[in-house]
Amino acid sequence: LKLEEGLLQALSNDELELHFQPQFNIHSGKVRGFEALVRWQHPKLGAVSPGEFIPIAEENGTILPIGLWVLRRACELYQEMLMVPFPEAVISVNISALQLNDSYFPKHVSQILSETGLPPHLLELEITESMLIASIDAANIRLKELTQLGVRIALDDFGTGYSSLHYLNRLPLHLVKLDKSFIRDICKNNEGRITESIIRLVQDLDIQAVAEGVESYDQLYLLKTWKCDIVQGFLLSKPLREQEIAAFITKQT
Ligand code: G
Ligand code: G
Ligand code: MN
Ligand code: NA
Repeated sequence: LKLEEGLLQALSNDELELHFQPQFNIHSGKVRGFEALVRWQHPKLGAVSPGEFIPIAEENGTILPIGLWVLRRACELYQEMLMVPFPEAVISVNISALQLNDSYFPKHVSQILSETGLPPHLLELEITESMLIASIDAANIRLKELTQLGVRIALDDFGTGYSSLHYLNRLPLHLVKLDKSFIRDICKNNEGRITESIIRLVQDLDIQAVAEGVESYDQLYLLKTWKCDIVQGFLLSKPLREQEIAAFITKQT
């Protein structure tokens, strides 16, 4: 209950912060984008993980204003990158079911894009299959509105749900993010063969494959061999605080 009350004030008290985890093109080794990850610095409890407070925010509806704040803040990063200056990098933002269900959401996205100057094709929205279960048709209407803006859609946490494959050719997807659990054990024989097959399957559908949670060079090597497109994980970079990004970009160029 305490956490819930605090959440109502987190925005107005400026307690939320975004971290950005770099994603890399596996073949060129270059940065291809950043995933925005929200952090809450609670005045009494200290850092509260999004795994803990996002579900509460979804329950009490505060995810709508929080989600818009995240989206705007993430898109604003583009202006900072132009100052460095840094070539095109995608900004990836996690969205919740409540946001996707909101009929105003595409309008908000369009408004934030024009206010921040972020070219639409550089915004990627991450959805999960758990948010599609209620109605894939309703979700598809919204996703179509979003893709018509030029925004790209990523299916996050792929493989953790019950019917992952079912969604692959029924949604307007540009990317699939293979869940960490599919990367962890790829160096073991059978696990690896499944992951390799998923990468190929996804790419056969003209969808880019992203590997999440890459923590070792052995994993990176295999993913490269399998021609996975994009990698993200602690091996390459942890999520960065906003103040660290300029230095990170300078080091990359
Ligand atoms: O960063 P971390 O691993 O603690 O994130 C935990 C979970 O919170 C992940 O599933 C991530 O997708 C989710 N998450 C992080 N930032 C956001 C956000 O801005 N919006 C939503 N809806 N989920 C987020
Ligand atoms: O559900 P989602 O994929 O959005 O969650 C992303 C979360 O995964 C982030 O909170 C991030 O901190 C975490 N993460 C990023 N890289 C790694 C990694 O290499 N290993 C592990 N265990 N977690 C990671
Ligand atoms: Mn994500
Ligand atoms: Na994920």
